[in-house]
Amino acid sequence: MKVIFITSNEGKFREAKSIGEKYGIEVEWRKEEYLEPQGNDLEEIARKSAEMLSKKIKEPFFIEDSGLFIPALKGFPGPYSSFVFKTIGNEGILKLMDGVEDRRAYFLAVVAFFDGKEILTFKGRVDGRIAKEMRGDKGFGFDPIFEYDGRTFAEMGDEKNEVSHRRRALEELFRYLAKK
Ligand code: ITT
Repeated sequence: MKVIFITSNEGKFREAKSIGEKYGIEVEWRKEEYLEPQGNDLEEIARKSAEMLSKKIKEPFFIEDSGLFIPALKGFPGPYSSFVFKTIGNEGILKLMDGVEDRRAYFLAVVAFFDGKEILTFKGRVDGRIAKEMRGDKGFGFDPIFEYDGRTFAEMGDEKNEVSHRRRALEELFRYLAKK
C-alpha cells in the first residue's frame, strides 16, 4: 500500500519512509506549499492544514505537525518549533536553558490523514531531556540537544525511529491502515 506524505522537511520524510517499511507501507514524498495556520494546539493546526490541502489533493495523504515542548520554558517552542529552529536554533535553546535545573522536554507529533473523504488524527509523544551541549551528527532539527536515555537523538541514528514521537504517531496510522 502507498500513502503520500506532504512535507517540506526531508528529515521527517526519511524517518517516515523508514518506519513505513517496517509496516509494509510505501511512503511517497510530495512537497506542496501550504499556509500553516497559527495556534497553540498541534492537533488543530494539523487538522486545519489537512482540511485545506484536501480541497486540492484528492488522493489519500497525510501531513505531520511536530514540536519540542520544554516545561521549564512554559512549553516553548511547542507549536512554534519550526520558526524557532530556523531563527535561534539549537544554540538559542541551549542559551535559554543555561542554569535551568529542570531539563525535562518532550516531542509531540500529530499526524493528520485524509482518506479521500475525512480527516483522522493520530498522536505520538516521547519524553527526554535537554542536553547541556549539542552532541551527535545524525538526524535533524533539535536532535543534537534532545537526550533520550543518556544519548541524544542525533547520536542514536536509526535507533531513534524505534522510540520517537513520529514513530508512535505513524505506528497508530499504519496500524489503522493495515486493518482496513
Ligand atoms: P512541514 O513542511 O512538515 O510542516 P516543518 O519542518 O515546518 O515541515 P513542523 O512545522 O512540524 O515541520 O515543525 C516542527 C519543527 O520541530 C521542525 O522544524 C524541527 O525543527 C522540529 N522537530 C520535529 N520533529 C523533530 C525530530 O524528530 N527531531 C528534531 N527536531 C524535530
